[in-house]
Amino acid sequence: MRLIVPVAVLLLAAVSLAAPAARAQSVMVQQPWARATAPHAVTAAVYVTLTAGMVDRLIGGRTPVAARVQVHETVEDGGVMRMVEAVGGLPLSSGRKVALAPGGYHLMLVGMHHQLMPGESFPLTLHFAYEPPVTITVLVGAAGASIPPVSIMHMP
Ligand SMILES: [Cu+2]
Repeated sequence: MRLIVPVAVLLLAAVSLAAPAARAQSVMVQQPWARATAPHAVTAAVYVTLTAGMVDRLIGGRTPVAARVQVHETVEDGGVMRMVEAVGGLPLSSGRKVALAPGGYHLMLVGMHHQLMPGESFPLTLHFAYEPPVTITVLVGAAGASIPPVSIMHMP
């Protein structure tokens, strides 16, 4: 039993040394936006560009404007494009930009609590498999828009 204790202490020391380095490589988040929704719409899509500092996965999120946040991908099914929940989340690799955009991966807000109006913004916390959660501000663009709205926050 005496041999086990020093090994456990060494393992704890290794974990505490590794922690600051992992935190320094946080996910970079660019241009989060959502499409405006119709009155009484139950879902909304959020798009964002992510650059992870290490191999990770975007697995979901949380927002006050909806009951749930899911990671969706768009797939072709018998010539019809439809979206499905991405099993295991969206893979992220170190230093590579991954764009969630119309026609591809997106965050699906399910069970909307209210309509999203163009020009408004709302908080969204992104959940990753390894990185700590990141809270971002999502700007709402026009309904059916295919590019992000221009944000005064991004102007010089
Ligand atoms: Cu979706």
